[in-house]
Amino acid sequence: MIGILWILNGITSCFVMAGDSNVVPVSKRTEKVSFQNGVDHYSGTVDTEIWALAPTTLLESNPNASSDANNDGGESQVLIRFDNIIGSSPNQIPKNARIASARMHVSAFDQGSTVNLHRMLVPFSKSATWSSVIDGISADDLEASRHKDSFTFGKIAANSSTIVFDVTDTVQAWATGQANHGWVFLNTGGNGWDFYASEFEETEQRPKLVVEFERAR
Ligand SMILES: [Ca+2]
Ligand SMILES: [Ca+2]
Ligand SMILES: [Ca+2]
Repeated sequence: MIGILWILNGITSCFVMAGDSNVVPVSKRTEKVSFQNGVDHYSGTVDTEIWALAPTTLLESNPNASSDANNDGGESQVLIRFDNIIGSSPNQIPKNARIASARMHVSAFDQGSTVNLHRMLVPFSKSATWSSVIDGISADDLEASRHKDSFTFGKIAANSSTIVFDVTDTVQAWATGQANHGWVFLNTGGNGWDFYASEFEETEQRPKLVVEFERAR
């Protein structure tokens, strides 16, 4: 009996060869994909700030976005979605995959109050504004889930601006057929928390979704 272990392109597999013909997997294959605008031809991130004080202004092309419960007197919220993540292409999550982990990474540059990340339950467009979604987004189980997927205290570490959100449960729901409407960042306080959007010139600081999964059998 011979054990073989190899690592290739993020895929870790371990097989034991029984005799000289049958190859028996002894651990499931975990594969990894990531989605970040400008990397590996991906361009599916849609992110925009909506602001109560500029209720019809399109902020989608801004290189940064702020969530702030009191941004100069009106709330700012941030909507984000990664389109085309489920499918049969090599760099997509296959339908019905078991999601081992899903993490959204954003690069924050301004500290703020605690910010909660909620799953969106209704679609939003690139041209969403505070008015178009009717007075912003409410986490009311109608527009966005009451339950929060994840949160940040809004602080930025001295050695890294990257903030990581665990979104495993939501990406699992999408892999098994629920509609992907993205997320909304809702700040709980009046100290704005800002990060670089998908238009930011430095690719590596754009929002990134990293997913590890096992294919359905
Ligand atoms: Ca944007
Ligand atoms: Ca609303
Ligand atoms: Ca701030």
